[in-house]
Amino acid sequence: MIPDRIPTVPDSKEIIERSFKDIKKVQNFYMPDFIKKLKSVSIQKIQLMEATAKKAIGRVYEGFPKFDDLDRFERDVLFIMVNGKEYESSLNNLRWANGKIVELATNSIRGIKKAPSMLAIGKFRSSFYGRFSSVVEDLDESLSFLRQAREALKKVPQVSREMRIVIIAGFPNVGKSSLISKLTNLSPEIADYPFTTKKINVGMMKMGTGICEVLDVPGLLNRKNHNAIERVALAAIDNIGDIVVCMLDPSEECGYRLEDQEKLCNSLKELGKNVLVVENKMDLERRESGNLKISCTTGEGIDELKKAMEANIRERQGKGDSVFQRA
Ligand SMILES: Nc1nc2c(ncn2[C@@H]2O[C@H](COP(=O)(O)OP(=O)(O)OP(=O)(O)O)[C@@H](O)[C@H]2O)c(=O)[nH]1
Ligand SMILES: [Mg+2]
Repeated sequence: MIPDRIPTVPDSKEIIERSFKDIKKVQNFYMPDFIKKLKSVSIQKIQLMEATAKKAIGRVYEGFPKFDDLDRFERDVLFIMVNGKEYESSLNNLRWANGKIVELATNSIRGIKKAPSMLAIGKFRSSFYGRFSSVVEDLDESLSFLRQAREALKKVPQVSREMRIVIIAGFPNVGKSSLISKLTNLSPEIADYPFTTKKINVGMMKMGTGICEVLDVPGLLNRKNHNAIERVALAAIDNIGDIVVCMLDPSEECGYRLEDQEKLCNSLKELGKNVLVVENKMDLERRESGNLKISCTTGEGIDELKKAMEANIRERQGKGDSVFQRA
């Protein structure tokens, strides 16, 4: 699962500045032996910088979901938006940097403890500062990539896997968002032009005594090379839908030929999906066919559609199983 809160990502300059600012906290106490005092102050400074940077980098590393934390749907959607390999390698770079900072700090502290003079102590300390800064600076690309990934992660729809999921799919402009607004508490944008919906809308629908999740996905065209928005819709259909309501607009007011719309429904069936074909806009066009007919404008047929969905889900359940909850 994707965590509710993903940490903000600082840039390397911020991490470096924060770490150097923290060393000012080291108290300048009195000690008769100056070398001993210098060693103690230097070690404390290095330890503070190590802790500050480790905390800042670790917070980002821990806060971002790893590959195995994501289910197939989340992974597909995220990796449509950002490069999967770069995601993994950016997180690995953070982990590596934290290990490297610990190693640098340990070696420098060991050197300082054995250093015979002020000059030697100063050398160990400034060499730590330099190498520390360059390890953190090298993270800049990974951090900036993760900043983008954070935005993408926020766009992955939060879909509960506890409930049955109905996906409303179909060509652009056929009335998918109009239907979800009839079935659920959602009021997505509805407009008389294609590709109005650019992300997955998730609503809850009461069905008999239970609740289902309904997803209104971006419009799909029946073509091989889908764009990123269509691929998000396909990722949902592929991974999480219990029923796919494939909506047709026989009036062709949507701007697409019925023949092409039907091909999309057939290709979803061929993929082995549980497809329920529904004809919308029956107020404009009624034709003879075995499909369910509805009008999102007049509300005709919506109750029958709900019953058909419930029957479809029930049919697929084993006897005694809960219809709406997943086992
Ligand atoms: N006459 C009529 N118009 C409808 C009906 N259902 C939807 N519309 C209209 O069809 C247009 C498209 O509706 P949307 O619900 O935005 O369609 P969509 O499938 O979500 O479109 P995209 O998000 O672009 O894929 C809007 O102008 C709606 O008002 C219907 O049953 N009858
Ligand atoms: Mg829409």
